[in-house]
Amino acid sequence: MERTFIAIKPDGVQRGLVGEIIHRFESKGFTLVGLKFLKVSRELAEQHYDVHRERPFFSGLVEFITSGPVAAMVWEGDGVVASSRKLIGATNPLTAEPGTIRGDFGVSIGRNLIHGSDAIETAQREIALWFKEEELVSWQLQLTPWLYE
Ligand code: D4T
Repeated sequence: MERTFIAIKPDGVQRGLVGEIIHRFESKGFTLVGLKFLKVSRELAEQHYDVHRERPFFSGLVEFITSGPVAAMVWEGDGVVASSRKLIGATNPLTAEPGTIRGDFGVSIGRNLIHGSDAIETAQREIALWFKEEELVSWQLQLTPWLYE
């Protein structure tokens, strides 16, 4: 089953949106298989944002993600990687559609509340970076017959 990595960034935590965001993923029908609340180390932040290392906003990203606690999660479900990106909305909250997390709660690209893996391979890399295998729980959501044909 497909899995994706989702992180509620320090602004999402400070804004009191952890419950709201988890609620959206649960109500959609995805299964939570990993969850932790942590202060991100500089090393983890730099590895996570490695693809942006040469971009001008890299140091700001690292400063921000390490500035306060983050809620890190792994969600599972058919097509969960692409679907989560739709639930999250466009990178810039100002242009993100209403109904998406960023569209409903954000106004600035540097405070876009949440991260979601952008492809299946990225999700695999990010899950392995943030979670140990034993921190992920494989379980069967009893609602499955009501979610999938
Ligand atoms: P993440 O990775 O946080 O889910 O965001 P996106 O996948 O939607 O967007 P991204 O990787 O292009 O950007 C990562 C992160 O950098 C911030 N950012 C981005 C920024 O501060 N200024 C910028 O110009 C860009 C492009 C926002 C998200």
